[in-house]
Amino acid sequence: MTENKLGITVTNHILMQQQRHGDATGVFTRLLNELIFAAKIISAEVNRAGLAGILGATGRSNVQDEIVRKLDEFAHDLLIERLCRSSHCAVLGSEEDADPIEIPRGYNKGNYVLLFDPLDGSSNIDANVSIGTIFSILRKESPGSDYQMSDLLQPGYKQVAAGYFLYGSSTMMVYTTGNGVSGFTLEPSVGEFLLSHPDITIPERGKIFSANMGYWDYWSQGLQDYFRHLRRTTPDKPVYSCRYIGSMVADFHRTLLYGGVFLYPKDTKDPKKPHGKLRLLYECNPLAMVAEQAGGAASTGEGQRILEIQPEELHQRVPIVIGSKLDVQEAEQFISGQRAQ
Ligand code: AHM
Ligand code: MG
Repeated sequence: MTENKLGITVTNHILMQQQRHGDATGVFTRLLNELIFAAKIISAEVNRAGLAGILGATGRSNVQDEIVRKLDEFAHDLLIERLCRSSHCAVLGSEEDADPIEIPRGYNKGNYVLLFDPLDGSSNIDANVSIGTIFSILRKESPGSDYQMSDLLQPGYKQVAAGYFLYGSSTMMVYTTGNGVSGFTLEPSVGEFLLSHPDITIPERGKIFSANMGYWDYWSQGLQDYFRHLRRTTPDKPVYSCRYIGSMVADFHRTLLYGGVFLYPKDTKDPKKPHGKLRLLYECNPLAMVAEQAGGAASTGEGQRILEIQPEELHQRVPIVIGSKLDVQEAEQFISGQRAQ
């Protein structure tokens, strides 16, 4: 008899994963459940976003006379409120906040460090394009109950779990605890994430690339050569298609399922951002862990594995090439100048 995987909720799945660790206390499971609950609320708000104007909720106040916040602020505040109250975290970090978020006095502290991008791709909200919440979970390493900056600035290979919630045509959760990647789809009628994508594996090579081609003139010769290569049929590969949503979480999700490569490389467009736009701790590390756990790769394009970068600051930006293993390798060869057109 084949196992009916459609009946497995994300909570069942997390508990099954935890049973593999004899020393598990259940705290990690409760932390993930807290995140999942927050994501369900964010998902409901995202779905209502288009109705806001009709229902009178986009002015300065809604029908209950509460101040209405932008969706990304809403997601940020909600995650902080729930995670601070959970008593499982030592400190939080959000892409929307310049500083570490301390657990307020009066709340219990825990041993996990949670970093998140509350609503990635939020500039797409008004166009009803997929957006998402990205998370990275680390263990607090310093002794004592107070956190140190070093607890937040840990290299990505130390993540104990990472993943994202994608608010798209349906709401999905994709996560890894270092033992493969699983995907769940929210069944709105029962409010549960059900296992829909067990053991996600990224194809070794794809035929889609994803990058903001508008920045062409600001890219290196090696990078331009790489894209010229992708735009031609060669004996070992077809011409690649270009897909760019502009929400990393959505572009990554497609890359994970279909294969190919997503790039946000260095460019010379903005001297204040010499390393590209994407944040190591909030976007690149968690998605790099998912990519590697699915059999893919993630690097800076210059020979460094994303997960091995020692972070120096909370909002550090890094160039990223992420996706199918052979595609990432090929991009690196062109970017480093080992191959040219
Ligand atoms: P955000 O976290 O403020 O939404 O910004 C990050 C987003 C990514 O999701 C996406 O890949 C990138 O910005 C798009 O940037 P660009 O418009 O430069 O292509
Ligand atoms: Mg983002």
